[in-house]
Amino acid sequence: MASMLLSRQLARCLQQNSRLLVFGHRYISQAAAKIDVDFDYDGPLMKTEVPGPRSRELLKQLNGIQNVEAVHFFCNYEESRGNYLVDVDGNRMLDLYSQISSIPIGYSHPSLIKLLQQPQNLSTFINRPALGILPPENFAERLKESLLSVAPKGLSQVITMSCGSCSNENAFKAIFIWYRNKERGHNVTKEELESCVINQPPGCPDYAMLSFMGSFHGRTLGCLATTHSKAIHKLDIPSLDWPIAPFPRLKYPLEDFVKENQQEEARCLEEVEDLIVKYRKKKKSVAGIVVEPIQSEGGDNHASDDFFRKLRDIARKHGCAFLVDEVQTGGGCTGKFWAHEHWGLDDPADVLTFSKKMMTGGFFHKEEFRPNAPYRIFNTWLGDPAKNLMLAEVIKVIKREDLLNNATHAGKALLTGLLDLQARYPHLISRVRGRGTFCSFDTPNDATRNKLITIARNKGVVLGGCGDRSIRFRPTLIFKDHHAHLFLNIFSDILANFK
Ligand code: PSZ
Repeated sequence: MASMLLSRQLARCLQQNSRLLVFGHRYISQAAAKIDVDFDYDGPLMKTEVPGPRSRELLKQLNGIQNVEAVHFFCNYEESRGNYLVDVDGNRMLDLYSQISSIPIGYSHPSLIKLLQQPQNLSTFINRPALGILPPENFAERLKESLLSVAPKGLSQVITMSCGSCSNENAFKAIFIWYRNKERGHNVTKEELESCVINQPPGCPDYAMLSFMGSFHGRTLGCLATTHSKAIHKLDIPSLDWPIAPFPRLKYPLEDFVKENQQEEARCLEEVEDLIVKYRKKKKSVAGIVVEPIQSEGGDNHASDDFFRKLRDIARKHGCAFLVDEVQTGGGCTGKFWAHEHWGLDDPADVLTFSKKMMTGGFFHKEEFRPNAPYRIFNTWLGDPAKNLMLAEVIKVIKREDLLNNATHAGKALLTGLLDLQARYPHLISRVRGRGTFCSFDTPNDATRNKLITIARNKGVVLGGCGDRSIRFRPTLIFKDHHAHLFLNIFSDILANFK
């Protein structure tokens, strides 16, 4: 009954929205009429400006305890459902940013609520184990039904961690250990054991990870040495002299700049090889290359599948591990479970890190990257079995509701609409790009970008920025064509009235 009511409300809302169309563009497609997520709200509902009075009050309160300058507004998660985030002032917004890309199947998904209500799952939520030493009986089984059921090709091993930074940090360590064992063999000397404790070689070898300009791999000290997105992430923190290669800066539309973009990618790949050679000459070995399939925080920078295939070849040629950071791209939003699956690699990645939509952090790796002794890759929790339990359910929902194909489909609706807006407002929107729902566009500058985000929020749409002038879309996997059309209608009005 409730679902019928919601469906009727949604149908009404869609009708209203199609009447709102100013330019005669009918964004509402046939697919929009099929409503299968009955826990989702039927559209944004705004009561105050955002942040509203209650949010502002709470901001004051929290400000007494910590710096709140990054806080946008306070949320009511009990009321948030599906694609909609509700704030403490009762504003309901279509959330296209989903907690920095980390809500896989929408807020308060009924399947997850049901899972948590089952008495047999209670213990998993109450008793958090130190997994590396005292795992629960069903741990291997749980990993099989959750993470291993979506393991990328060739990566049979998995270690869970708590967040994305922690995953990259430990993946780097696994790579360094692998590299050292390859160079030296397994016979560790007394000198190595003594020198490593005081941060000196040979125990602490001068190894490096090669990363790309514009990348983001986390904020912990090791990861931060491979993060080059914004100064605010790095200022005042000591770092390591590790090589940084340029990442291609592609020109759009891609079909008009085929040759230029190929040359740009070749230039970057050449630089990668030069850096590996140069660093080896100064006795600093590049043990691994770390790369995001789409540079996210750095501005949604894409490169071609061919670029990544060639990069993989370079890593192999020089004996470097190839680490793909899928913390933001992983989990299905690009239309494949892992974004790097689009590349069609012959030889898989060596290591792949994940977090965000995967509910738990961690990394998959090839068998040769298994630590050769206990306590080498280790910490107290090593993730959380409660998250594996939820991930198993999320994966079931993704399969049952065909959400990878949905991401492709809804992403197409979004991208097509954005291209149309770009054609109509070229002074405001450029470089429209995307894979699945992982879409973005550029605005003329930082000020315009921020203004557009604020206006959209007050009209009931939460968007995120990235890079110095881009707006990115990171909706949940239950973002459907009709949500794309709803957004496009609202945004089309915003652009028409933008001053
Ligand atoms: O400002 C921040 O700290 C943000 S805003 C978005 C992120 C971090 N993303 C996290 C992230 C990522 O996108 C990639 C590709 N790799 C690693 C990380 C780090 O993950 P967390 O934040 O879980 O440590």
